[in-house]
Amino acid sequence: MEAVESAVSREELQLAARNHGMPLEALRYPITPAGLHYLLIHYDIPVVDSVTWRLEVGGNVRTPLALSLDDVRARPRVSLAVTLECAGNGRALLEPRPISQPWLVEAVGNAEWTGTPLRGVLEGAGVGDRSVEVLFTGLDRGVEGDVEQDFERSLPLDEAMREEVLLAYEMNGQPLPPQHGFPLRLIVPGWYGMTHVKWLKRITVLTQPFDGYQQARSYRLRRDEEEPGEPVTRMPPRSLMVPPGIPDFLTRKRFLESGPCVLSGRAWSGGGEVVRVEVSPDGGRTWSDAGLEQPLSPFGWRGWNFEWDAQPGEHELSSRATDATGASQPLEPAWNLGGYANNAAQRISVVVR
Ligand SMILES: Nc1nc2c(c(=O)[nH]1)N[C@H]1C(S)=C(S)[C@@H](COP(=O)(O)O)O[C@H]1N2
Ligand SMILES: [Mo]
Repeated sequence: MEAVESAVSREELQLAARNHGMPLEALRYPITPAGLHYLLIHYDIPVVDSVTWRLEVGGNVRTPLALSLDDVRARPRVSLAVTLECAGNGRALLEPRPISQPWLVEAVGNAEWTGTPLRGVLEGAGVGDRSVEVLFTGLDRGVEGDVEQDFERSLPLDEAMREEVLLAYEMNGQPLPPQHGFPLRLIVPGWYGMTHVKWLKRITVLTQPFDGYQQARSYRLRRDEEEPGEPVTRMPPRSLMVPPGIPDFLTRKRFLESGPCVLSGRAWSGGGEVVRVEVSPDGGRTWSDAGLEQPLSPFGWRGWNFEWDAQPGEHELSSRATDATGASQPLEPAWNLGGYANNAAQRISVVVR
């Protein structure tokens, strides 16, 4: 990947128009309506005939399977609210800017996903001795970094066996929309978006770690191409604020009436429960605790709110979340070549009138 100082290019704009973010006012919904959920599609959305479609389960298993959608739907059914966030969220705020999908902070959503636990399917196939990872392959194909490939990513076996990992066929109580992975996708609560492979066609149990493009070259935290880098895995803590007041059309700067108001938002972390959210009304100089709502699930975002006495003038509002491990949000981003995992605290300019 390349990084530049210049304005966003036509190619980045093309990606941004295909892969939309969640309009931030949709933070008001505890469960994100499907059409407002962010979208990230590396190649093209495949058209799938769910009658002939099969999920193949193979590799180092005792009994390879070919499951129809009805077979998957007949298995134990679980629904879970899960916050999904793209690993590139915050990329376009980095300087220099890594060239890829130019997200600001809006690559997030919190849908209710329904499916069957992956674990039961793997146990049904019988995971063989010396297995180390499970590979998930989508039906979409493209070229990236000069490599022609199916979109595919692996998970360590112990992570794949966690009870909350789902093969999901519904989003918010409806069959998956085409853009979100119809007929079946992986949901790995707590992990960044690239792990949640859409349009699943094959699950392969591996005795060697997967070293394909999306694992070994992409989604690594590194400062130059020569470094192997650490893999991108779970989401660090992040919080976002419902944009207060009303926006200016072009700049999205906010206008507010003076007097007491309630600032609110959502916070999440893949590392553990969000235990604290703080709000700063003055560009990060002073911080005060926000009130926390109960999360809808251990893997869904948590609502927060904060009473603010808005005084006339210009202000910069921020929020930051801390999770049960003590991890929190930095005020300045840490740069890396792919522009991943930038969870720096959001800054919102407001004018109080
Ligand atoms: N098969 C496939 N799965 C995929 C992708 C993809 O391009 N192809 N994109 C991944 C990335 S990078 C993200 S952030 C999430 C986005 O999921 P959503 O579009 O349902 O929000 O899907 C992941 N799963
Ligand atoms: Mo992503």
